[in-house]
Amino acid sequence: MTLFTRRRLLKTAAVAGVGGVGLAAMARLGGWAAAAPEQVLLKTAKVQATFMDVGPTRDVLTYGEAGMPPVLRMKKGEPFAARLVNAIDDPTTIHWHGIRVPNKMDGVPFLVQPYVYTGDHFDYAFTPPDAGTFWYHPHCNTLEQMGHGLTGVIVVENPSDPKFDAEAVVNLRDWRLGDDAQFIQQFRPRDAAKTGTYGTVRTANWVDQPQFDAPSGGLVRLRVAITDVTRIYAFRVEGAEAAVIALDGNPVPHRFSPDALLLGPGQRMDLAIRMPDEEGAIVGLGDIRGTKPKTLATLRATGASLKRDLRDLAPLEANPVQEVDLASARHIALSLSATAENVPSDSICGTLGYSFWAINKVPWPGDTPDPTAPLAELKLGKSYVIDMENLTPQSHPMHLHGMSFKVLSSSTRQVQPVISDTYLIQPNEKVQLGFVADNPGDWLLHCHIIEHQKTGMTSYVRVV
Ligand SMILES: [Cu+2]
Repeated sequence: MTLFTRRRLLKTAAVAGVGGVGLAAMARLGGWAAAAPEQVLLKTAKVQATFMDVGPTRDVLTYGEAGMPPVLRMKKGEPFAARLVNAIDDPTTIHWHGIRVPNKMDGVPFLVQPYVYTGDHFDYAFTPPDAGTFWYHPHCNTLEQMGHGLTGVIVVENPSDPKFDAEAVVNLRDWRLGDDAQFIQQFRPRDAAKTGTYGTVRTANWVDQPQFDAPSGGLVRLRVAITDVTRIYAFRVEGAEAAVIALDGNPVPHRFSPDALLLGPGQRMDLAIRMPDEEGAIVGLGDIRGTKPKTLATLRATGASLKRDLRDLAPLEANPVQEVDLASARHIALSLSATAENVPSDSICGTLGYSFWAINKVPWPGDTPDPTAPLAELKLGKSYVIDMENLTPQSHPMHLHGMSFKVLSSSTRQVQPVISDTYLIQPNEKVQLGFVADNPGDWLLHCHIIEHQKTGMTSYVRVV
């Protein structure tokens, strides 16, 4: 049955492939690439990598020749271009998580672009309007492709950022491997219906506990991205003074110490860490969630102390996100719930064959050419508030594509008015997220626990 579906849909490959090239050509004619930035090549590959002592893991996916997908560096307000070349035996796309790109560049198959089939390519070109820490991943057969490695970090630099003495980028993710270091089934239905299926081997930058050197007494910018498909983290820094300076790419209004800060899949934090004065001192970034606390990465102080002070660090420049007008904002009710309804899905883009979750009681049927109607149709330039309610006993990192929202209020806690693209909603929480619908197109809104996304917790809004 699955095979039949796959083969039938693959017949459309030729047509869709031509569409992809056509779109790229149109992009060039349309002048998006007028400034002609050098195109970054992102070629998917199946490689081996070593995560366990017993030996290398086969069937690992990456962009490039080997190792972790590259950290992509872009500049705020400057054109970026990348060619995705698909060299794996599975259709794929790239989504630029958190970057406010034109809809055609958003990487969601069927909704905004055709699949990129084996041997085909797609040219992405956009100008990131915001500085900060972002990431990229496929939006097709997502659980399998992300689970096997296709998750990379993006740094959008801002020349006016305060000066740090060192910077490190940490890509946090797990791998679901058996005792022989080979991949085991990516999910279990009974877990997908709860918190999601956890990996068995935890890594940062594809290794266990990487260590970075940084000047003693210096200020370090630690950019951390959770690119895992399931795991929620509770962060703590040991051995140094640390402050969260940005969340999900945007500066926080008030800096705070990351004391058990909960962040979910898809989220990022930028930490400013003041290294200890003594050479050789170790600073640890840890996850204290659950029963087994884990040191994720460490920093080692080197050289004579620079004697810097965290309080001297200038604020990060705010990103140019439009201010929501609460007086005129229309409210959109959004409830997250479990469902027993089993919607048969016909999709090659990674349907898991189950429906466990729903948005406003509608389980998403999969990334099919005929998706359900948009959750809401929004008028370009108008303000909206999503009144989101979590009726489930699990937490959900809810991600909106294409636009950034401001966290306005929560029924269960004090919240800072942070600008973000992903909100980790807690059980029984109601939250208000305000935004200006300033980016035309169809924009997904989904849980970033990929099993939840793929078993119903997905919808989209249309901005016209
Ligand atoms: Cu979820």
